[in-house]
Amino acid sequence: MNKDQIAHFHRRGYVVIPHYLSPSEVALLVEECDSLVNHCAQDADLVEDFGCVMEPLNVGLVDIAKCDQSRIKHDPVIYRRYRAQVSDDMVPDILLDKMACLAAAVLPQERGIFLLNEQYIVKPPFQGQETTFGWHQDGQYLPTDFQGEPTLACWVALDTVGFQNGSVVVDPYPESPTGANTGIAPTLLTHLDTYRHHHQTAAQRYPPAPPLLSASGPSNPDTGLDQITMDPGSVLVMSSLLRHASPPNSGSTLRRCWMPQYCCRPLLTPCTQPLNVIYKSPSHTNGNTKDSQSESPSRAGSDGTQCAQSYPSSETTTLVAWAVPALQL
Ligand SMILES: O=C(O)CCC(=O)C(=O)O
Repeated sequence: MNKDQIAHFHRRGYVVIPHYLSPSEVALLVEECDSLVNHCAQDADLVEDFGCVMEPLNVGLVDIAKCDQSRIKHDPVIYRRYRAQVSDDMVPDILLDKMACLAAAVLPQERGIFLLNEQYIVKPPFQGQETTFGWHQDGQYLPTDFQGEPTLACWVALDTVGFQNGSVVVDPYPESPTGANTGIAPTLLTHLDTYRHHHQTAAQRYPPAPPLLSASGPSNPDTGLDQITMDPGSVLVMSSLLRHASPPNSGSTLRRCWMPQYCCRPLLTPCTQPLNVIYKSPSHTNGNTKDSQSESPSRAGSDGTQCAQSYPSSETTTLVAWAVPALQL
């Protein structure tokens, strides 16, 4: 990412990186995506049952040994091993090396870059409103304790995408009336607190969300919305506070994308319903984590409600790692 692209990300909350992945990398991902679609379509409906979202390690293609089910969330070697079984052993390199470099270019750098989750989002053709994604900020799907946590979504086009086939429409951070978000030096934003303050202040300027997107386009063309058009291999990089949505796919072919998400430290959360009884405290009752995850489990993190054994921080708390280390900076 160059200086201008980094500055655009911080000012407007997103940036498009054209042709970031090579045609051969895109071909690997398309092949993998199609195999997931075929697998899931065997006995389920992609739109109704999956909400168009598939997580490669969560759709039953790979059998993860019980002893690895928690370790996979924070051990990159184990993650790579299982991830390679989904289709091709180059994919973990794209995910944990090449894509993670985009995150390293803009997220504050504390301890490295961590993978939060990854999803294929596929909209079948000729769809009505059911393949619309309403206005949202990705951060709202994190557990309450982490909603201010900087995370990054890298939305990779696997097809040529535009409004007609259901590409993303972004609502850029409103410009500050005093020009406060134009002149900020990106080097300052490498610190967690400064980054958080800057992005939160920018997102607080949003007026109420525009109406839901329909196939006919935004109701008011002067809204300043950016209807993203991209070629395969291009990446839309979005802050967790960027408001965005997507219209239905009214085209005649699949609209496929792949979206890994990253964060800049491992996110550990008290586990409300650990499957593993070893570390479960009898006195540990409830929190709000489950609630925020169960509203939309596939968006919240790969398997927020399936808290397997992790490592205990104390006698009374079970922790679950939310992220696997990608790049060490
Ligand atoms: O892929 C899409 O159409 C929208 C995806 C999206 O907004 C999201 O996953 O946050």
